[in-house]
Amino acid sequence: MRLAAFLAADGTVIDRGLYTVFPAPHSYTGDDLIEFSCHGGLVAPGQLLAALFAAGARQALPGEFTRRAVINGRMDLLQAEAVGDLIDATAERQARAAVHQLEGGLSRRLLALREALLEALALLSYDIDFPEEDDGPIPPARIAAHLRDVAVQVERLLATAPAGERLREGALVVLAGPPNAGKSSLFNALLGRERAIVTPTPGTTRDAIEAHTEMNGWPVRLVDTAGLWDAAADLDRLGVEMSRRYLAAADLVVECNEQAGGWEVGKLGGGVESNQAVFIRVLTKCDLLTSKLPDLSASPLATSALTGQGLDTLRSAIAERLYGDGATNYADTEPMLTRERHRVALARAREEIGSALTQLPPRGEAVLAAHHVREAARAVEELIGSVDVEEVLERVFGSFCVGK
Ligand SMILES: Nc1nc2c(ncn2[C@@H]2O[C@H](COP(=O)(O)OP(=O)(O)OP(=O)(O)O)[C@@H](O)[C@H]2O)c(=O)[nH]1
Ligand SMILES: [Mg+2]
Repeated sequence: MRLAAFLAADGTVIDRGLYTVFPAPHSYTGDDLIEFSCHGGLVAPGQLLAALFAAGARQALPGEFTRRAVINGRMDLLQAEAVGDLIDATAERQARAAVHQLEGGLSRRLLALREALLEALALLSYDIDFPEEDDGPIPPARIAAHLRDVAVQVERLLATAPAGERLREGALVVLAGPPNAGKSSLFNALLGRERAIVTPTPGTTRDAIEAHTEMNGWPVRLVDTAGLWDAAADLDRLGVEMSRRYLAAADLVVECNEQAGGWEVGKLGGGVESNQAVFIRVLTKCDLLTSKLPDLSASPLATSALTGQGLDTLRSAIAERLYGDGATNYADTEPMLTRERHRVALARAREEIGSALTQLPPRGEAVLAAHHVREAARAVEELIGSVDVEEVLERVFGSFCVGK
């Protein structure tokens, strides 16, 4: 690392700053790399870039640095994805899961799976290559037990996919209820900023408003919706339809009402049933409450956007219901599948292992069983990125931000 004057082509000084040389292969990409650190702002960095472009440099393509790192074997595809996830993380838990993957947690688990599959392949090959060997063939039962053991591990990883994908993408939490229930006020209070318009007129919110936030460190996509009622006018009706679409897609629905009682869990707004969503019932505007709520366990969670009462309890309840079982326990220490790509690849591996099991001698052909085991190993290899993966690279890096 050196301090130097950065000069334009005509010799004028642009800035004085640091440059750091990383000779290959000890750099992020594995290529020779040089980093310039200049002062911030608009002018100096702009002029420095212009000077570098004039000298023959070009801007990196989206994800190009990480892509080169993968090609040069500095990291595998899963780690490269984790770099993207770490950059995109908006909640602490998301970042922690990304770091775990970046440090190779998932890669190590999958490499072990691949090893186990190759071992099964070796046992099968022995059977194919030396059928007349004195020791006799390897008992198919032993190979079957080995393969079943691998299948159990694949299954265990696949089971982490729903929580893992939800953790990476953020859970969809929808605030819903009758007009004027205080949904937008609660939305703003939970976000900590005035994002949605609030007025005393019922029917204020007509469009769904989505914002990324976090609840106790867990990522949430919070949505404010139009009140649910029997709307006649086009504009109102469209708003209600939009609300219903969000309800159908929600992971969790916060059911808002300003009157105690009158709830029908899971039947918001006249028979809307959200897919598999969890419902939390909230009594809004509890600062206006004149008498105490009866029976605590059955009563809804009381909140006030005005005084802030109940908001922390609601945040905890949301995080707990969304991520409580499973993710809380293993997100930091156990690898999780966080993308559809992971899930699809492992589901393929599971299928191939299943086919291999049915093809084991004496019922089937060892050669065919070996073929399926090889395909299962290939699915795992593609997932890690340890085979020729040009096409996979395209998909993974297409969504990266420019540069990194
Ligand atoms: N006292 C009190 N008033 C509240 C509270 N929350 C909302 N309000 C008032 O209730 C009225 C409606 O609030 P909104 O947040 O717009 O209700 P909404 O459910 O989004 O209404 P629509 O979008 O029309 O469906 C406004 O006048 C708010 O000031 C609260 O916690 N306490
Ligand atoms: Mg509103």
